[in-house]
Amino acid sequence: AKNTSIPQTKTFGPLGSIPLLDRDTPTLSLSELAREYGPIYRFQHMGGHSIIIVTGQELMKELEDEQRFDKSIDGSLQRVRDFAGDGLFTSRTDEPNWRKAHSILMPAFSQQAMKGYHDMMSDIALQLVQKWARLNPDEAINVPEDMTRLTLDTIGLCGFNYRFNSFYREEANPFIQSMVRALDEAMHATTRSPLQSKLMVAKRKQYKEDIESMFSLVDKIIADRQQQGDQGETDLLARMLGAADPETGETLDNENIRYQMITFLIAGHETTSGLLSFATYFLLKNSAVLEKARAEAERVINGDVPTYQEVLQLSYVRMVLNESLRLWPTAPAFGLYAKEDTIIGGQYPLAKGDEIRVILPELHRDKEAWGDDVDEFKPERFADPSKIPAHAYKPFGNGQRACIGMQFALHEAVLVMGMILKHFDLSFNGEYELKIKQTLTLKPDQFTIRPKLRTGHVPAITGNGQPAAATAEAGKE
Ligand code: HEM
Ligand code: LEH
Repeated sequence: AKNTSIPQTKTFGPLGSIPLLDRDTPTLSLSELAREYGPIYRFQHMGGHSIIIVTGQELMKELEDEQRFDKSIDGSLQRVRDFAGDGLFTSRTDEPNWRKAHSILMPAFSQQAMKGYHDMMSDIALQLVQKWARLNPDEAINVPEDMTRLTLDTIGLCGFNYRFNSFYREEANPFIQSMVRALDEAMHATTRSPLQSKLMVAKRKQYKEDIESMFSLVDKIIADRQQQGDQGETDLLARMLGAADPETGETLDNENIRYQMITFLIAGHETTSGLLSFATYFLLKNSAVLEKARAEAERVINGDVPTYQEVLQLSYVRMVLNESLRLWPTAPAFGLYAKEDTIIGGQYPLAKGDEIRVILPELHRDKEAWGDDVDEFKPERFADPSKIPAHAYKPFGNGQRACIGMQFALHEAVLVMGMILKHFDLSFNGEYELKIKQTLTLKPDQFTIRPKLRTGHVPAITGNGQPAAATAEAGKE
């Protein structure tokens, strides 16, 4: 095989190719560059480093080989590691705590485990639909804001039996303000030179304070729980404190539990809310899809709140979410490094240690995989699982380092989307042109809607834990 050099972006002296990026949406800039340079190109970072950008399915197929490639914690994740430490998301595969935490936590995120979280998820989903049901006709909803209230409160309750009560507050909780600022700093820091960073004294001070405040809140939750002892909690924290790794017999230490909790809060807060927001946007843009999804929700959900089984039956709603993650994958990139010298695509040599970034919005628009209508929103692409082009669809990452929270995110998202469809007519609040905001993850910016209750009554769960409508039916018998 002949060796070809990888196409390279143009450079600007010591700044490398950084000036080609919009610093507020770096992943979108890397997507655009792929349209110019093709499915693989070298992006020149500052200080002589470079990263190889991959956006095509043929190359992705090779990157799936875990003998040759492994997850990289370089770049933005190295910064996130300042507060997520050796938690699952920011640990290297060869760190002992990755395998240990992976073994201990896998069962807590299995499809089976979702049965245990279902009622807690329903509790929070009801808070969202009840808020929407009580709006006056002229009131609008900021979709990403309410979806973030929902996903944060859900992970708080399922994770640590803690209620953020975000639907009762206008401002985000101080912990979350710190977390969002720290994430924003983690993203922006990767496009600054070391000297620039040094000069930003105020930012560095704020960053340090934010990290300390996150640690102190989470450490307190852990200490309180340890003091109170086992009260039969079934949340993630109880599992982390109690369960031992089958291989080593050890449990996770308190510092690592802190990092896992921060990781779950980041993950639960950021990505699932973006998914629900984009899906709402796409439903409003595609009325035939909306009607089909609504019909399914009405057919499948008997009460006000779907049961665990009914969530599994909402297969078209799930397809809508899958297609939404194709066009706007809310965790838009992941990093790998070459474990040895190798060649990819039959012609491009890589050296051991070379850094790779897979840019998902472009990979998910590979025409060879999806056809010429890639830019259209068509949930039907996901109707037959055997026809999904797996190498061109990686919204939850790849292989052993793929997202542990996938079932959790999808169960929560299908549940709330089903409820919204059943209970509301949706319309845009005036003109809206899609604008993407990046805070590491992607969300539709400034997206507001007007939900209108269509079922005539405010959805509720009655005293015995049953959805209101189901109880009324049972009462008749
Ligand atoms: C990893 C996406 C929700 C926990 C990942 C990765 C992606 C991803 C792409 C791989 C990252 C990489 O290779 O660097 C998403 C999306 C979500 C979502 C799109 C929602 C729609 C969640 C939730 C949780 C979670 C709700 C937990 C409550 C994790 C963890 C990892 C991870 C712990 C690291 C797994 C490991 O390496 O062992 N996620 N995620 N995610 N995700 Fe998620
Ligand atoms: O591409 C980005 N940064 C580059 C450097 C830049 C100069 C090109 C890099 O090398 O890091 C910025 C975008 C990074 C996207 C990371 C998205 C992951 C966020 C997921 C958080 C939520 N989560 C966690 C687990 N499950 C979900």
